[in-house]
Amino acid sequence: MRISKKICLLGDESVGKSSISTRFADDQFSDKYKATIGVKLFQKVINTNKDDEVNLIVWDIQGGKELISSPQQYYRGAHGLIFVCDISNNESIENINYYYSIVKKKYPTAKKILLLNKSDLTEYSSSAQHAAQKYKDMFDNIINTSAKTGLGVVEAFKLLAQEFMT
Ligand SMILES: Nc1nc2c(ncn2[C@@H]2O[C@H](COP(=O)(O)OP(=O)(O)O)[C@@H](O)[C@H]2O)c(=O)[nH]1
Ligand SMILES: [Mg+2]
Repeated sequence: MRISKKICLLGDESVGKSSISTRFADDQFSDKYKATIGVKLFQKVINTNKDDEVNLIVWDIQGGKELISSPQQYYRGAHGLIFVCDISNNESIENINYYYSIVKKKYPTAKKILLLNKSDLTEYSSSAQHAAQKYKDMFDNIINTSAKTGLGVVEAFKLLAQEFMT
């Protein structure tokens, strides 16, 4: 069986949403920052077991609070929400509360995971631990990722795909 699921990425500008999407879909990474304008779609099929696969359609949405003044047009119909923060940027960690608050009422049944991105910056690992502790009751999974090294990225999407099968 193959099912298709819409996944949306949420989080501040520069936390690594586009890099995570690119690492996931194309297994590539760039150090250059290129702001996302509007929305970009990525797609990849994940095998959850030998008979089942999930086609993940990833909506990489421009970050920043001001842009998503009308978020419903992007998030409508989302089956999974991937929240992303940058462990070297405390404000991006605090702002997870904000992104959670704008979607939690509208999408109570959507699977929600939190990515603690830029985990290759090991000097910030205590910030990552604090964030994991702070948000542990809000998410189905919290995962340390690095779009730069690839750590945790494919695993995160696989966990999400697996959640759709349960
Ligand atoms: N060290 C490190 N840098 C990253 C990582 N992910 C993204 N970046 C860098 O952070 C900047 C912003 O990334 P981008 O994906 O455009 O963020 P977005 O605005 O959330 O889409 C870029 O310069 C990336 O190269 C990561 O895991 N580790
Ligand atoms: Mg982007």
